[in-house]
Amino acid sequence: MCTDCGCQIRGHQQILAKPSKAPDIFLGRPERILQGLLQKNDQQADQNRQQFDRHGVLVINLMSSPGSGKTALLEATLKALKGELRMAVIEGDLETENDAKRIRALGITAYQITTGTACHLDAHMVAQALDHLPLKDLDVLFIENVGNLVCPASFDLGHHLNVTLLSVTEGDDKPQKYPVMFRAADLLLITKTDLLPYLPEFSMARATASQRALATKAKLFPLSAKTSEGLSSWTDWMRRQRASYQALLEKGLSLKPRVAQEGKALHLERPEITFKPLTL
Ligand SMILES: Nc1nc2c(ncn2[C@@H]2O[C@H](COP(=O)(O)OP(=O)(O)O)[C@@H](O)[C@H]2O)c(=O)[nH]1
Ligand SMILES: [Mg+2]
Repeated sequence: MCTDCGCQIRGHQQILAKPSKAPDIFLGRPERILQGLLQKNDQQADQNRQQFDRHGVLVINLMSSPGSGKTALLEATLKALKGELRMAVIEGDLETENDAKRIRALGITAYQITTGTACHLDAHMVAQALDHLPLKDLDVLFIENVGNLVCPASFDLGHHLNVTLLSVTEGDDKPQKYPVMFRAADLLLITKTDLLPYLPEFSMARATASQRALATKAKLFPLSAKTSEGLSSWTDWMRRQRASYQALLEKGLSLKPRVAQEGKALHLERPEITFKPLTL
């Protein structure tokens, strides 16, 4: 699944793969190593979520292909809700601080994670970012995941909700072509709708049908970060989700995101990965 896009076992993850009691995990079976990584990821994600819940911070994970408008959506959202909600952003990209700088230019705290070669964020990366964020002073934390329509959906970061973006320039059949990502979405945003007059081949009805074919009940809102048309449907959705989240917290409960189990399975089917055993 990820062998072409750079997702691989990285230095810090090799340490995470170290088993407490089962040295036979080092017998060279990459799928067992990856199984260990994903379990460690889920444990860290639960710890992250407990930290968010202690402070009552709703955490929203934005996922999409590169360039579909995640940072532009954040900029428009932060401008619209500044003064109403206390917000911060974790940015994920392979390289550069460009997106964090765009967010900071609005007076909002942003922490940039640069993943190097990894095509998705994981819970340990987010845990490190939390040391740099004032959780006790926040209502909402956005995580802009690495631009990729596949792998981010398989990693619980400790967040509560997944929002997937599809820009009109990408074509209306993407939900069916990339079902792992679109099935994980709690909300689908069709972005850059100001460009629709130039893209008669994009059909909102086909995009909706493509998503519905995945048997997901996630709502779909069209919007333009550039003109702000449709933005209020998204901000109202956020307000409703925050109210539901707070009601859950009052009952001692929380929200877990959808994590694409089939994507996890695909991560485990990578026989070509070579693993150098760690010294015990
Ligand atoms: N016309 C138009 N362009 C947009 C919109 N949102 C983002 N863009 C442009 O699309 C490009 C990529 O946007 P960006 O937010 O960086 O995408 P990201 O990689 O998903 O974070 C930039 O040139 C943006 O100006 C929109 O609503 N309308
Ligand atoms: Mg971006």
